[in-house]
Amino acid sequence: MSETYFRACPLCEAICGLQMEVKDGRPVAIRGDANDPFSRGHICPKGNAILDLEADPDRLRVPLRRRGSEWEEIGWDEAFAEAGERLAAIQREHGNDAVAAYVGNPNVHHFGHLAYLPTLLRALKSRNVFSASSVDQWPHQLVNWAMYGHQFLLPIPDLDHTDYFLMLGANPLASNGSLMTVPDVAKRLKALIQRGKLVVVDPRRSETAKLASEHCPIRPGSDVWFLIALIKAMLRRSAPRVEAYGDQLNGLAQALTVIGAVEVGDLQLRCGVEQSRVERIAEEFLAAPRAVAYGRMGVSTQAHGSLCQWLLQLINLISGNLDREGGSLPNHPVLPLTGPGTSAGHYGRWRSRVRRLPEFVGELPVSAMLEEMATPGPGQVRALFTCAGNPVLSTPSGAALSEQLGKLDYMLSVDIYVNETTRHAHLILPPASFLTQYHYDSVFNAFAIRQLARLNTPLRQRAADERADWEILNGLATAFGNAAQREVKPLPPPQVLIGMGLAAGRSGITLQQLEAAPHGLDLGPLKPSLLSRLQTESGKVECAPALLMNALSELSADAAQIDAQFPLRLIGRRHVRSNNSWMHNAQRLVKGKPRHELWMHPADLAAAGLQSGQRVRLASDVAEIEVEVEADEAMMPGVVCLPHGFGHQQPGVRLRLASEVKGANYNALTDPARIDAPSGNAALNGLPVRVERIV
Ligand SMILES: Nc1nc2c(c(=O)[nH]1)N[C@H]1C(S)=C(S)[C@@H](COP(=O)(O)OP(=O)(O)OC[C@H]3O[C@@H](n4cnc5c(=O)[nH]c(N)nc54)[C@H](O)[C@@H]3O)O[C@H]1N2
Ligand SMILES: Nc1nc2c(c(=O)[nH]1)N[C@H]1C(S)=C(S)[C@@H](COP(=O)(O)OP(=O)(O)OC[C@H]3O[C@@H](n4cnc5c(=O)[nH]c(N)nc54)[C@H](O)[C@@H]3O)O[C@H]1N2
Ligand code: SF4
Ligand SMILES: [Mo]
Repeated sequence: MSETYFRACPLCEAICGLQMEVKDGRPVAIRGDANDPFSRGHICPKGNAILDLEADPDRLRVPLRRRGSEWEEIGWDEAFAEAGERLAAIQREHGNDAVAAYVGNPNVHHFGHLAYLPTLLRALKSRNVFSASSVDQWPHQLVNWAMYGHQFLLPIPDLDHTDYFLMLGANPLASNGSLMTVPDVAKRLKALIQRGKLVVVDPRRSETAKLASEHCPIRPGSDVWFLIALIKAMLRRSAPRVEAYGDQLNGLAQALTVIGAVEVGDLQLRCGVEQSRVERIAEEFLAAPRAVAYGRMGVSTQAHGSLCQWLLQLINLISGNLDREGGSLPNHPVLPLTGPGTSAGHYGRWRSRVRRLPEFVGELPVSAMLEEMATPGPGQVRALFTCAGNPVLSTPSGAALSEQLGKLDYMLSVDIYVNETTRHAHLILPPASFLTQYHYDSVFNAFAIRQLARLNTPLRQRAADERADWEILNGLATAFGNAAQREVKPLPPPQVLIGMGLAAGRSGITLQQLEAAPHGLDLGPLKPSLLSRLQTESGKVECAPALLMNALSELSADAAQIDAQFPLRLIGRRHVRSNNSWMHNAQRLVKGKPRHELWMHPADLAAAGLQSGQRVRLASDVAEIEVEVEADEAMMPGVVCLPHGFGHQQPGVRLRLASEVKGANYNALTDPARIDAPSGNAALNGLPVRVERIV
């Protein structure tokens, strides 16, 4: 007898509804849930690969303790006690900051991680908290905080209702959308193209650029000039259309005066984009009944990420599209992420020890993590706690970081695999399958292009020898609290916390109602709410935040300068069958042709005397790696493209399939010194490199 079970997919921001056929408490088939009002039956290969994750023999289920290069299984109570005591002992001897934490991406996808981590992190009292947010969306959070007063007051493109979508540095056809939860994005973009226009600005003619009405190639890292030129072109055509914002704007004239005074110079030279093209885009953007400008990874993880995100907000604002249907407007979620009792964010309350980089939202940029471990002195990091993160493959100078992890006094990981990072841990605590847990997507419902609510209920109980994510985090916090003699209050189970969250949101929607709606609830399109929810001290939109005005005044004109030693620019890419660094152990995803190659324009390849299929050396000023190269017409000349998340062939990694997957670590090459100055976010894209034949 088989049953049917419905649950939202936790593997990317699209949170598609899945329909699982279940036998003996295990999913045996998965398809898109046609009755999910939001995802309408959409599923991608990763959704199906949940079958592989569930059956993966390499997946850990009980605590593992390392003895040299061997691992032994131990009991949960012993594991918690040991972890608590080791961390407390290191702090007693070397101070609180000697214990660092790194929090990875999957935390955001599991309520039992996200809601329970803060208790443990608060108990640790360390300034050295790092996360994947600073190799990702910090520029967005910084700009939200600076302009709107809350890190999560995030305007989202109203994709279903806009007529003109200017998209920079995003490839939703591969990523399924980011900071814009939109399952089934291809269908929705096609509908938009029928109605209006999608313009994609990207150094590569990506899958999304191929679908788009227009692709505008741009030199990596030069978007800031493009956006300044665009604002100037818009202002030449129209006064700011800001009547609807009344007296709720602070500093707009000041910001526009300074931006207007920036000399963009020869745009073609700087960005590879003709001035006439920017003029036409300005014209079209202003003429469109409803328009939106949006930028993602490609413009966040680059040298001017924060300036780009600020300029994008201003473009939506001065064209009258901010907080407007069909433009850019925040979701008002049922489980609140903003408002009373939530963390609006803060900046610069402390600085990193070595480079003096400012804290943001209680964390330091992960680009500072390696040097905090490697530089001796008081406050040096000697122990690391990782939770659902793989910084060796995901953060700057990951290969050097790997070496450093091997030298730590103690490392504790909450993770489901022995991988490139956790192989260095002394203790790994694996959470039970997400299918055993209650889950509410507090983040991605809040970033969705429609108003939604959905509770995910367990498919089965966890086994007696397993522990849920929230039980592990509670267990660690309690054990550490006991060992360090700090007061720690473990939190109640997820269904209780979710219920409390719903009550705080005052939507009137209850846990029982959600439990009775297994496909989730669609509560309608986005409605303007930003202006009434501003959390700035002034109560107004801060159009000219000092941090960004300063960054603008320091913007130097070096964008087009080419270093003869490293003449090419490296950018990343994603594929529908990838998930950052950790799903290459799923048979369904790794089958078929390899996807790790370095892509290069045929003319660049010929100029270097290389041929497709050859193995080449790819070097930055930090390190070099070896990869296979492929000619690709879709690349902008001078730009090469490599996906991140590869490089699994490392000793001690226990990933049977992934270890067979070829490909090298992009982040061996990335430089912790290359950051977006205002936020501290890593500039992973636009990295100067050279490609050489291996002789
Ligand atoms: N060069 C380059 N680097 C990049 C990027 C890029 O585009 N280019 N992208 C960046 C971005 S956007 C991000 S978000 C980061 C991601 O950076 P990370 O979050 O550090 O890396 P992931 O690959 O997501 O690793 C997830 C880890 O969580 C574990 N895991 C998976 N599911 C669970 C679970 O349910 N519970 C627990 N406890 N563990 C689990 C996996 O085994 C793995 O160790 O990478 C960044 N790095
Ligand atoms: N299948 C799959 N889906 C994923 C992930 C995954 O690994 N695999 N990761 C998830 C995560 S953690 C995230 S954060 C999201 C990210 O989702 P997206 O933001 O859509 O990220 P990418 O697909 O990396 O697309 C970034 C685009 O920016 C372009 N780009 C690079 N440099 C520049 C530049 O300087 N300027 C401009 N204009 N463009 C540039 C690249 O060519 C690329 O097409 O995806 C999520 N979804
Ligand atoms: S697009 Fe794929 S990975 Fe993302 S939520 Fe949907 S099924 Fe899961
Ligand atoms: Mo990400």
